[in-house]
Amino acid sequence: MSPIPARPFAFPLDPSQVALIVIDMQRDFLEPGGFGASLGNDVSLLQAIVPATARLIAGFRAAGRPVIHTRECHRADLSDCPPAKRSRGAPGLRIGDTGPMGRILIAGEPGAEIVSELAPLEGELVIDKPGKGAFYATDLADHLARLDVTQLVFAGVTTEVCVQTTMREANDRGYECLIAEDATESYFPDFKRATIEMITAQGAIVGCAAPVGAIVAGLGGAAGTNAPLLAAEA
Ligand code: C5J
Repeated sequence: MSPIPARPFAFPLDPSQVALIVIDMQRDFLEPGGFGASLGNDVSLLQAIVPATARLIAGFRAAGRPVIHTRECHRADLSDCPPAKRSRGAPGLRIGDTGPMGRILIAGEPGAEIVSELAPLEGELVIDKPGKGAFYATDLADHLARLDVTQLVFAGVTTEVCVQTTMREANDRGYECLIAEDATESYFPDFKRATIEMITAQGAIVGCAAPVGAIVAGLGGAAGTNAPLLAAEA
């Protein structure tokens, strides 16, 4: 166990007990023409964290620790997309509509894929999730139980929506949670700042926050297991 510099206190990172969850680093959120852009957002903010996220993933892979990827997407017939989710607001394109990267947020479409720089390796777990939280309507909890991990590091987008929701779900399930603060981003920089403050406030009420460099250094030399993980569709 190697405590790493973190907020609000050093995080007791245990290289034999930790897994990484990378949330929704999909073309639909990071590239022009996708879901994020259809809501009027500047996607370049999210693209900026790709190099740091790649370093974090590389650190987990080098340490032989599990890397889990999630994708927010829906079935082609939209049977898992509540009308309230699809109809809310006035986006340029709604979930299921056809855009330049195929149908918005639909499993199997180009836009729903993870950006090529962060593509899952063969055998890494990929969780397709219809909600903002990765535990909702997926088998993530079962996979984590099988992996026998107690600590989860979170990265991905967006900080205040799917990352925060999933981190809160994990916290309620008893995991020690850590957010990689330079490997997560929001379309709204103030929301990212506020989310990390909320997470770490009150003695880390949801979890701690640390930079990628500290997390990767803390994993250094870990002789962890690299249990093969089957790609899973939720
Ligand atoms: C959003 C997400 N922001 N992955 N999804 O709708 O955070």
